[in-house]
Amino acid sequence: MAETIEKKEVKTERAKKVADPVAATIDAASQQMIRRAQELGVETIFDRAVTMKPCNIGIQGTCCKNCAMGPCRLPLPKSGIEGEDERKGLCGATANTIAARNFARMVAAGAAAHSDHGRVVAEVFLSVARKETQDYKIKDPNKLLAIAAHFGVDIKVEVDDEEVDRDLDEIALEVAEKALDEWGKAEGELYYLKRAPQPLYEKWKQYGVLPRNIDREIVEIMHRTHMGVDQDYKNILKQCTRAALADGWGGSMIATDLQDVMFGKPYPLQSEANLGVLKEDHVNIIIHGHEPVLSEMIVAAAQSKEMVEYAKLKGAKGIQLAGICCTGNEILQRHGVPPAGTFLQQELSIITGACDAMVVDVQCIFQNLANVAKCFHTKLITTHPIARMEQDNVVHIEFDEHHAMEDANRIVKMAIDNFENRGAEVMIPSQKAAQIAGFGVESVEYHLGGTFRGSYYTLNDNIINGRIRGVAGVVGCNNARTRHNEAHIVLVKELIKNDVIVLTTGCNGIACAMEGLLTPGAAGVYCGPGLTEVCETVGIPPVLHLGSCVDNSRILLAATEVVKAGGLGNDICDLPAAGAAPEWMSEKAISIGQYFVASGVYTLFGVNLPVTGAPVFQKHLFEELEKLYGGKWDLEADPINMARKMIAHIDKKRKELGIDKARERVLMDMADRQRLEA
Ligand code: BF8
Repeated sequence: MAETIEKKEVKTERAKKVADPVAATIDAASQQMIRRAQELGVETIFDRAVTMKPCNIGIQGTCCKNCAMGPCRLPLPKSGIEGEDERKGLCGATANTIAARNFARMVAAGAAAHSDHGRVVAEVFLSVARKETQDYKIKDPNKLLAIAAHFGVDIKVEVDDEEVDRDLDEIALEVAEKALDEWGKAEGELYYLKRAPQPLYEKWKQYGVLPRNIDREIVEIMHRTHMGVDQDYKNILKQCTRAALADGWGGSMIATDLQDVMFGKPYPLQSEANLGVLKEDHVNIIIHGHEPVLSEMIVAAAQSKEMVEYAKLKGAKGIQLAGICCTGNEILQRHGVPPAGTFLQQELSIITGACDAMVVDVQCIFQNLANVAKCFHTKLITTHPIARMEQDNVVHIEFDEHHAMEDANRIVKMAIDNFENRGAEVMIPSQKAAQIAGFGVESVEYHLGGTFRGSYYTLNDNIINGRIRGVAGVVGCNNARTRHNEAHIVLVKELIKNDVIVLTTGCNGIACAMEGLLTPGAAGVYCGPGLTEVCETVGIPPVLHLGSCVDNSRILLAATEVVKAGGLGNDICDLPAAGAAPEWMSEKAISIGQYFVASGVYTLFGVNLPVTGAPVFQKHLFEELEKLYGGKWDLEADPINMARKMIAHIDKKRKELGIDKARERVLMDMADRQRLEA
């Protein structure tokens, strides 16, 4: 009997399908590691994507499991819907109600993830302001003064009829308390909403979507989508808007700002990207997740003389830090720590056999990392009380801001001690690309602002004269249902070829870095003549990396600065701009999409959107929202078509602004003709 079972398992094992590395990713380093994993019998997400198919009803957004009478499944009939849509769940919920509820719960989860991150940052900042921690400081007092005004905190006081600077510690404490109060204040609305262009703020007010406090809007989604509550898809979506705005113009924006205050504003710096940043003769520590509060300390610990000496004592030449996902982006932006890869490369970075420790906090972390780590010597360390793993090979070192440096030193030491346990199976791909990262609202102003007039004058001028056709925000994840990085790269190259400057965050930023698009030199190779000229004159890449996914708030503020600089309309929806997440997968992306749409941006998602089973609700997202906020959703899986749609929208906006003729003149420019002929 036992023999029969054994034989069966072997047969199943042999029959098991695995991913084709070339079909799975465009990245040669990742292809090499997928092959390596298959040789070693280590399963990765790419293999699982081959063997497990998504649910056909779930991807349409029309499966309701909000009560125990279901799940009620309402797929779109193959023939489509003719006339009245008769589909109903047991309670009578329509496909539109179900899809809207599911969409709303994605917004709630996404907004919660970003905002809870922001809350942790605000709590750490409060500890700093109260002087309860020695490990964190106010690194950027100017940024503190700049944001104080938005919280209504005075930075001057009157002493003997004279206005003098207020004590910085007092300002910090008041800002910290007001910021933290944004999550639960009993009255009023979020402070930062007034940072938006006035007409946009007025629209939010008119349509009743000004968020009251961050937590309340998320809780209200959960209530309204409970069985038997809100049964009007438009009303459900209204609450999505409120919660998403509480994310983009609330939790995320506060996270970005307070991180800048404590860890410094990013400024352009040089780095590299891809698995080739790992070093065979160094202790390699990979930091993965989203919250930079611990990773900042790990950077400091790993750079300390004491730890470097200790690593040398243990036979390594030094310590190499690398990032994955958005914690990676945070430490890239501020310290130049190179990302080892995007979301889909997390398992692959362990498969190099050279990862001595992977430190994870929250969000986008595969549970399978523990299974992969088990096949190698890698110490997998969870650090966050809300994100632990059940597998017994995972070490939990809970991070606390009151003894942050001590925790960081313990982690770095653990990685160093593990260096000698490496097996013979080390294989680090050689691929890595140079990049310039570290852009932000302030550094874009520095590079593309006017010498005398300040603000975004030069950027606006170049948009008006047509050298820059428009601005695209290209952001978001990888998705194992599509070829890793392909849509990101095809889309971005098509945009810059057509003189559209790209602002990037999240995994798109890492993907573009891996492709070499984040270098000033990329302009001459990939861009149209107008954008090339601007990039070469100013010395910037055609794709500007603005950081992690919470840093999408920087894109909102950059767009607001463009509006303020003048000449391109009065609101974000007037700008020749569009947004895209071509390989999205996370609920955070849905929250981001909704706050971009509600801020006036035409926003396209790739892969799929779980609303296609409810055509009326889909129409509300894809058409009707534009009449309210000026922005709308769209779905386009093909990256070239996606670029075409974005460029068509940009051209439409140029025409409405009356600057379409200027661009035609730029294209007739003699130097440009010569360049094209060459
Ligand atoms: O917050 S882009 S895969 S890492 S969710 Fe995750 Fe998506 Fe990457 Fe950052 Ni954003």
